[in-house]
Amino acid sequence: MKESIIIIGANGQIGTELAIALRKKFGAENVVTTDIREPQIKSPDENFEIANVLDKNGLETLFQQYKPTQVYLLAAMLSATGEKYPEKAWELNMNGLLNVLDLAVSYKVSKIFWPSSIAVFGPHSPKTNTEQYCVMDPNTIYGISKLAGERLIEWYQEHRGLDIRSVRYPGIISWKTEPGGGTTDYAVDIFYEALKTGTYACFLSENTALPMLYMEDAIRGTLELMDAPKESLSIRHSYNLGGITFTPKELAQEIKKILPNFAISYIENDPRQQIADSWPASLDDSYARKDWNWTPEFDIQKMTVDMIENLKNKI
Ligand code: AKB
Repeated sequence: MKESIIIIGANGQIGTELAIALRKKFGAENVVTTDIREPQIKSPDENFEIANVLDKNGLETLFQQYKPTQVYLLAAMLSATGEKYPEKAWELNMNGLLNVLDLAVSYKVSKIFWPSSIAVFGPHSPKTNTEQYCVMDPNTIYGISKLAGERLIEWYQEHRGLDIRSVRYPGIISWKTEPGGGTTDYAVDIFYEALKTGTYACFLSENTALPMLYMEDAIRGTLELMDAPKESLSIRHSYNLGGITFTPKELAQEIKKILPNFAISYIENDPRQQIADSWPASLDDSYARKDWNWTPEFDIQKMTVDMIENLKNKI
C-alpha cells in the first residue's frame, strides 16, 4: 500500500532527521512536513505546510487533503521550557495529542508515532537500569504530560482501535538540528562550544549521569518500531529505549581525546539540575530488545568522533 505521511512538529531536533529518513524510505512525494513556522533550511524535495497542532480545524484540513496513513506527532514543549510555561506546556502536550488521536480515529490513520520520554520517571523511580514497569512519579509538567499521554495512547488503542507506536526517548544527541528547551541539551551544546571556544560551562554537575542516544540510533529505532509486526509488540504504551549513559565529566574526557585543550566548568544552582536528579541514569530496555530487536550501535566514543567530525564542517 502506498503510504501518505504527515509529520507534525517537523522543524525540531528529531523531526528534521526523521523527515529526511522518511522521505528516503517512502519517497519525498509521500511525506508532508508541518510546523508552526517555515523551516530555516528547507530541503529541495520537502513538501511543507504550516500547521499548529492546537488548531484542530486547520489540522483536519490537512488530514482531508493528504489522507495520511501514518502520522508522526513531534510537537511538544520539553522539560526545562515546560517548567517556565507550565500551562502552555500542558496545553500543547496534551491537547495536541488529543487532537491528533481524535482526527486519527475519524480519518482511519493506520499508524501513529508519538514519543514519550525518560521524563515519565521521577524521584522514587529506580535510578539505574530503570525498568519498563516501576514507580513513576514525574515531577515536571513535561514528564506528567508524557505519562498521561502514555495512558491516553493505550486507551485509544484499547477503545478506539488505533495502532500507536511509542518510545521513551532518552536525551538525543545530534549535529544537524540543535535541541531546545530540554535538560539533556548540554550534551549537544558542549560539542558546539568545544569547537567554537574550546570551553563549556555546563549547567549540570560533573557526576550527573543520564541516559542518552545518538540520533542515528534514535531514527533507526523509531523506524524499526514502526515496521514491527503489531502482534510482536507487548507494550501498548511506550517502550524504554536505552543507549548510552554518561556524565558531563565523562563526555568532557571523551571530547578531550580529540580536542586536548578543551576545558569544562560547572555552573551551580541551575534549575535543570533538579530535573536531571529526578531522572534515571540508565534504562532497562529489554522489552524493546525482545519485541522488536532493538540494539543501539553508538557508544560514547563512536558518537563523540561522529559529532566532532560533522560539526567541524558545519560551524
Ligand atoms: C528533555 O531533556 O526534556 C528531553 C527529554 C529527555 O525528553 N530531551
